[in-house]
Amino acid sequence: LGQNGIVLWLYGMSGSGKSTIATEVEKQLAAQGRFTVVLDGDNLRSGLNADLGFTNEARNENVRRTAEVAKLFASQGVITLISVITPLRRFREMARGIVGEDFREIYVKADFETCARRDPKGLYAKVADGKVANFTGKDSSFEEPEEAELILDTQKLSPTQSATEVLSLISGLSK
Ligand code: GGZ
Repeated sequence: LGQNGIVLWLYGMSGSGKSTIATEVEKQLAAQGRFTVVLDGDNLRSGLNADLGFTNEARNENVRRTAEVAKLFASQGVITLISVITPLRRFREMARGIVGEDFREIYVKADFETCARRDPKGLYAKVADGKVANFTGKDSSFEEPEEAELILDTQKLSPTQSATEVLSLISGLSK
């Protein structure tokens, strides 16, 4: 800790609430005068990772690049919030290996039916119409964690409650 930043790695299915929670944490930290960076899978994929699709090989590269960028920010002392599905255990292990001791793993949990009901971007409707290949939770796997540092069940917790849990992970961090 000390002058180092931290990487708060939020993972879970599309629509589970990762980005909502990351934004809420950012808001609360900003109110405390603390600077954060949010890296979102959807945004990264529009630029840095625009060459990548959704095979497990492409997702592996997506996670690898995201972890390398997160490491760069954390090494400059930035609180770095990541919002990327990171569907396989080996991807999470790789990200932890790249970032090192400043890595905190946070599983944002909601079942497929709940995510499909929320469908904030209309993606699940397209999936139901058979228009999306390799979709996480359908024809592309999502592995539940065996052990997670923090699990946020968004079917039970409000975004504010989840953000409070995330903030507890960095309460020991010096300013
Ligand atoms: C999963 C997909 C897919 C497929 C497009 N499977 O919730 P969103 O919409 O806004 O963000 C999701 C994003 C997933 O990219 P990640 O970089 O987070 O995934 S991974 O860690 O697995 O590399 C989703 C959208 O892209 N999206 N097609 N087939 N999500």
